Amino acid sequence: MSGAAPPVVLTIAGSDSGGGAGLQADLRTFTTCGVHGCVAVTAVTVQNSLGVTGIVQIPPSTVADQVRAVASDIGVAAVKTGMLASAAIIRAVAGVCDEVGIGARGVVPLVVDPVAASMHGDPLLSDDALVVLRSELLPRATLLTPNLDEVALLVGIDVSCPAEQYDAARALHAQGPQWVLVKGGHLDDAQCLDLLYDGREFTAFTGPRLATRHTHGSGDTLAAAITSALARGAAVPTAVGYGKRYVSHAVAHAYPLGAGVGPVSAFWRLAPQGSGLDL
Ligand code: PXL
Repeated sequence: MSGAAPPVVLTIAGSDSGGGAGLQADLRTFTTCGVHGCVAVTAVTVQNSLGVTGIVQIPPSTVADQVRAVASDIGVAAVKTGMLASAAIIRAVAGVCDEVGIGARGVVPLVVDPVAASMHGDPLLSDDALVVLRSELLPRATLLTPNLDEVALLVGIDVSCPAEQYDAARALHAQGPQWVLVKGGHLDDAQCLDLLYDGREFTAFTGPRLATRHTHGSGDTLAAAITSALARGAAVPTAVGYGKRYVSHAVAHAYPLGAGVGPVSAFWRLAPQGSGLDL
């Protein structure tokens, strides 16, 4: 007996030993959004709820080989990038994406989450990689999903109020992505604005700011849920709305873990009872 295969997605991302963010958050999100997740690992981080204490990068050719292996046999309906660690890995990812048809220059949508640092401020991208991220990956992105720290790094705009997110979206869109989602989560307004822009129209997604300090992995989770919806055939605005609803539940159910910042939760998506697996 066999079941029907779900849509397949690929994350190109780093491992978080604490299990809260990175590829672990992506895979949990993929499963609970109804898609099969494949992984091209870019780096292994040594971290817990208090921060990152070590990083080992995967050789760029091995990152590209993982993408090639998955795309050539299994096939992918959408792809997401998270922590890319170095300029050389970004170049390898851009090259293999062109080779197998991933990204704005191909047919498979590419969501670029421009991860630069952990929420504790630990760098997850080398300094020289930023310029390569801008020149190599932004023009290939179907959707770019920066938070406000990443906006400042990418286009030098310090957004201090929701109104300034509009200029930031214009400046980011000029760097080449088809769509930009400027996430306002780092402001401290009662309402949180995430602003979507395709070079013509702005779409505002607003929601109440939720009172929890356990938000580790929230950006990864949002981008992974959006990627899942794209793989299932949604248009970008629909996929972003879906991702926003998914991550709002995940933040509302976030839990403490360790002495520091706990992760957002995917457990809210699991059937509570009656599956025959009750202990
Ligand atoms: O949340 C961004 C992120 C992505 N990938 C890895 C991370 C983090 C944040 O800590 O550790 C591996």
